[in-house]
Amino acid sequence: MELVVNSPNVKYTDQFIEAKYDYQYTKGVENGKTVVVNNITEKLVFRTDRKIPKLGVMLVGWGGNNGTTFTAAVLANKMGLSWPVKKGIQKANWFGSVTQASTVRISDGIFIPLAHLLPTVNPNDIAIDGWDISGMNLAEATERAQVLEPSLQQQLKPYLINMKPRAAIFNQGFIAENQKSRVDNALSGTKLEQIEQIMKDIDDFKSSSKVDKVIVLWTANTERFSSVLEGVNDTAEHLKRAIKKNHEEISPSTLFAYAAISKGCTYINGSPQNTFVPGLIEYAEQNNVFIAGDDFKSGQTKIKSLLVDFMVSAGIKPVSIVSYNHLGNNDGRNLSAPEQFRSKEISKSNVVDDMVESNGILYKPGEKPDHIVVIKYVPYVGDSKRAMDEYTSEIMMGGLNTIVIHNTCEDSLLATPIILDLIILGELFSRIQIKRQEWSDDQFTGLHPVLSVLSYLCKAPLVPNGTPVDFLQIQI
Ligand code: NAI
Ligand code: DG6
Repeated sequence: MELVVNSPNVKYTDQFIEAKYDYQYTKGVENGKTVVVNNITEKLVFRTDRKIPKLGVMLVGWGGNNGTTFTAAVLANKMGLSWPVKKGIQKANWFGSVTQASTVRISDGIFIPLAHLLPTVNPNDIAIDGWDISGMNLAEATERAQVLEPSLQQQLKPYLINMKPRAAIFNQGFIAENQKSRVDNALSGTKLEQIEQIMKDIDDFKSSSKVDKVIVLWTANTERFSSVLEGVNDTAEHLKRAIKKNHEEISPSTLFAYAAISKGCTYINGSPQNTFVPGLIEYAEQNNVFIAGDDFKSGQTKIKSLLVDFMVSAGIKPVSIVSYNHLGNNDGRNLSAPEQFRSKEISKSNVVDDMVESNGILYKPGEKPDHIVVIKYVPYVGDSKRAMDEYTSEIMMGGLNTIVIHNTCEDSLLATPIILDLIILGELFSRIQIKRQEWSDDQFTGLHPVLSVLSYLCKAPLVPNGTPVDFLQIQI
């Protein structure tokens, strides 16, 4: 399906779709008891390149639960596979993907898939490759993940068996000790040599699969936070020097991102750690390469964002939020170590801050709800994560309102469609340029390298320094 907009504000050429858009927002100034609001209109033109590239995706952590499930899902959808389940026949689909399985109202009674609003990559056409510290082929790794039905795994085996992760950058200091037994596919050499190898891998994949564009996405283990050190990773120049000096505090994820940016590839971080240290953000800005993250927002946190926003906006005061998780997959095993848990705790805990700060009637300055996040590793439940949340809120006259939610869900089947959306939207946004309406065409410019619009799909939104997440970044 193709959407054609019949409007004086939209122009189609062979190469572009150009849409004039009046971006309206307000700037308020507090003056004693008065707030003066100024209405601002930015008259913009958005230009989208209509040529959909052949897209390649390289996953860091390809052999993990998300990596294998994503690969299997792309293949199963592409081949239109189905398999028997207790209730009958299950067909491959992309439920849970906002681009593939949600619709947008165009006019009365007409709703079209979000992915059809603008030309986007068809998931069936994505080529996949990647790295993992475990060298297991994707067929065995899919079996290890225990996410997909055995009969689907059997159908995919002939394809997955030929997919083998490339050797990865590994540093035991950043992930849990309990991951040691997986490591049989790590790169040797200095950090600089490892970056150079990753860059060669990107080139090799690009030429062997004949793709026009490569996106690199981290779906590997959660790392501990790196220390941000003056003179080491605080500026792009220092980071480059620290890599050359083989500095121990530069994490594998920062090295992967550095290599991707050096090759001009968008890099997306699906885990909570601070891969994007200030020096790396500066490096992405200098090279005008997109980065986005952090940490897929898949289940508990998605509901939390909605519910707390709803309650605070309804004048109800959440005072205690207690979130338990238990899961038995390898992610849960890695998160059972304190430093890796801490990374996840931070990204899961910060999601209500903006809402709380927005309501000075309910909360005094600096006041926050008690907010606790617990994650426990329970091997038996495997990928089927249990998330239990208790929200206690103050209502009128000292009354209390307690809501309890229990969610059981295959963790990787929630995360995989989000991975797809990040890739599809990340690619689309790299084809969009903007300018002011009064400017000439040679003044079109790309979106800001910190692609904050993708943060909708992430727990800990990465935004350009000092920018609110809901503010469209116009680099003009
Ligand atoms: P997993 O543990 O099954 O897979 C991670 C893979 O990364 C493993 O195969 C491991 O061998 C590999 N790995 C570790 N360090 C590596 C490195 N330096 N280079 C290359 N590969 C490396 O975990 P899963 O369930 O696939 O999750 C992946 C990440 O996504 C985790 O950090 C998790 O916290 C994050 N995440 C997952 C969500 C979900 O719902 N499944 C949601 C939000 C984030
Ligand atoms: C424990 O919660 C494991 C985590 O990796 C989560 O499953 C993942 O971050 C998803 O979290 P959420 O809050 O989006 O459901």
